[in-house]
Amino acid sequence: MSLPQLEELAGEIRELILTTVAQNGGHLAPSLGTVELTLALYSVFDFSRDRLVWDVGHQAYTHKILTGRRDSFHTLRTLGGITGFPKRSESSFDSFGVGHASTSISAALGLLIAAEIERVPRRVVAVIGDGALTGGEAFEALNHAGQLRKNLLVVLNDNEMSIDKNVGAMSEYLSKLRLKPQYHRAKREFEGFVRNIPFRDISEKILLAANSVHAGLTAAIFPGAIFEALGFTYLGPIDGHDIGNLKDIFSRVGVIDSPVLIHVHTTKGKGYAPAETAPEKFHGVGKFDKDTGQILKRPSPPSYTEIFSRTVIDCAARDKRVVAITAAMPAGTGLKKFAEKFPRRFFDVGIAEEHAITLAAGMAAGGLKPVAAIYSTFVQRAYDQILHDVCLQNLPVLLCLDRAGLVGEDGATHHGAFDLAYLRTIPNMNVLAPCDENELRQMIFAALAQTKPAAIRYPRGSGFGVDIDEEPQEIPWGRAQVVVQNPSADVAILAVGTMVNVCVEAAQILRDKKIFVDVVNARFIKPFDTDAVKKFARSAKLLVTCEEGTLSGGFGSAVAEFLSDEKISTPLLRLGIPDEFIEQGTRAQLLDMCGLTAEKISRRIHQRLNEMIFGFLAVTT
Ligand SMILES: Cc1ncc(C[n+]2csc(CCOP(=O)(O)OP(=O)(O)O)c2C)c(N)n1
Repeated sequence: MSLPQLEELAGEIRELILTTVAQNGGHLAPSLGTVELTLALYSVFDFSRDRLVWDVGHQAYTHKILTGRRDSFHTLRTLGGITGFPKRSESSFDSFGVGHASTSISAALGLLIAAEIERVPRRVVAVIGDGALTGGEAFEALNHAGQLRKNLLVVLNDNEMSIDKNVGAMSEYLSKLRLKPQYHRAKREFEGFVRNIPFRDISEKILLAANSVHAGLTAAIFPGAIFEALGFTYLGPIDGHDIGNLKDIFSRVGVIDSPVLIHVHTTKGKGYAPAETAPEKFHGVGKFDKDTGQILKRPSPPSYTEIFSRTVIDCAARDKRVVAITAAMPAGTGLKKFAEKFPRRFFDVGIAEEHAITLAAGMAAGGLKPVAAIYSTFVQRAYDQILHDVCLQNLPVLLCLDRAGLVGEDGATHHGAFDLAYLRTIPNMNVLAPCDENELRQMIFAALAQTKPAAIRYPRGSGFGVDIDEEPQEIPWGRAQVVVQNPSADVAILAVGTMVNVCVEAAQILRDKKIFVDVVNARFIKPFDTDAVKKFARSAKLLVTCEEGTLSGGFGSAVAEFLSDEKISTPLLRLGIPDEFIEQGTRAQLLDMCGLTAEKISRRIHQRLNEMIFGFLAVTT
């Protein structure tokens, strides 16, 4: 396509992205910022042969539209539709599945090595944001790629933003590069001048001498010295919305036989004024009115995140040892207000969950009470830090795991399905799940009063609108709470967190069928209330566990292990998320798919009772 055609196409794509995201929600601002960059990449490379790896993948909507998904784009992030992130099973152009940050350079290097070993001639391009570049894995990959000197192309898409304003020394370095284009001229002019010296051996000696000058001096004169020191040829910064210029640079890098990093400067939310002015609001957004930029939100009770936010501020006001840590999600985790109130006790470490946890462990070792607020899915990265740095030393770090369970439209990469399973296996760890937002507040107070590692996991979205205690009632450590009790109950459900109220409803449905059920709010997954389990295992004919977490190794597994160890033979029915990756959809659709609605839970219990009585699977209506 000619340049004017490409520019026209950019406009059409932008409109399609805007219309679709206004309806379905999604990652608007990141994807609006990469329209021209993607078109330029596709104009120069042949990605049916070459490979393109996106970091996080939330900026890849143009890539999806260009690679056969224009007609299905309206199904973005819906059940059975196309996903919000590149996914290998969705298109051969999605060369690597993403969702979690900072993986692109590692994956691209792997693809390049595979192509070389397989003798397939292929260029590999990684596109990484300045936010994703704050993640340790990105540095590990740069370090390795620089040493291997592979012909890898890394495009650094610098829009000065992570979800919120980007943080860290690297981010400050990038802004210096953006602000000082004279450095670039200086470098080009110096090299040109030396190369023009008529005596070749002298000019080469000068260049060699210049190259061996101390790195500090190089850094002062040459831009991108950090990347150059890592073995990359640095080019940039380049206007990431100038398709012609981008094409020109991308076409030239083919001749450079070493890793190249092209620093591209883009505007997050480009072309849509509300997103350009408030890129953090439109980073990942729900439905909104395209004409006004007004986000369409039904009035709802405060979210769990809001109650977390209020509570951690209250705790910090009472105890000056309380400090808060986020890994690049101050707004998402609700810590923004904490940062305003206690700027010296707030730490945004960038997309660096591993560092966040060890930092917290260090703070706890130094006498502080760190609260690390991280989404359940992202803390998966920091498993070893939780195990080795926090739990092995039994340090009082409080993990507040937001977005636990099924998150909805972001899909498989973002569900917080595994935390109960992987945390409960770590010695010294305490794992809690509140049944409502007030219990979350109580649990935060209770956990901060302890001197042990603890994790509280709570879901995305609104609470129930329950009254919030100013002075939280005490939560007895390790004790469950009976919420429904029937003197003649046949069934006892041990429910975890979000499932408590659903199970109370299921018990009501069963009661109408003359099946009486006790419901227990487990509160603690570890240490769980073994006395309560024993008691209900004795009184009930059927014990049921119900959790919004993977069945594989979760709370139900813990209860099964306990019953087996105690030689208790009460039948156990375990309800939860099956042992598979759950795709995207609304939270309600996904809970229904996993059988975690009151209706389906009551049906499963009824069915199991029938099996127990009649010895075969009776169909219940
Ligand atoms: C490991 C991990 N932690 C946190 C996130 C949440 N997250 C998604 S995008 C993003 C910011 C990425 O910033 P950048 O790479 O600069 O891309 P931009 O959105 O600015 O285009 C964050 C923190 C994530 N996806 N993965």
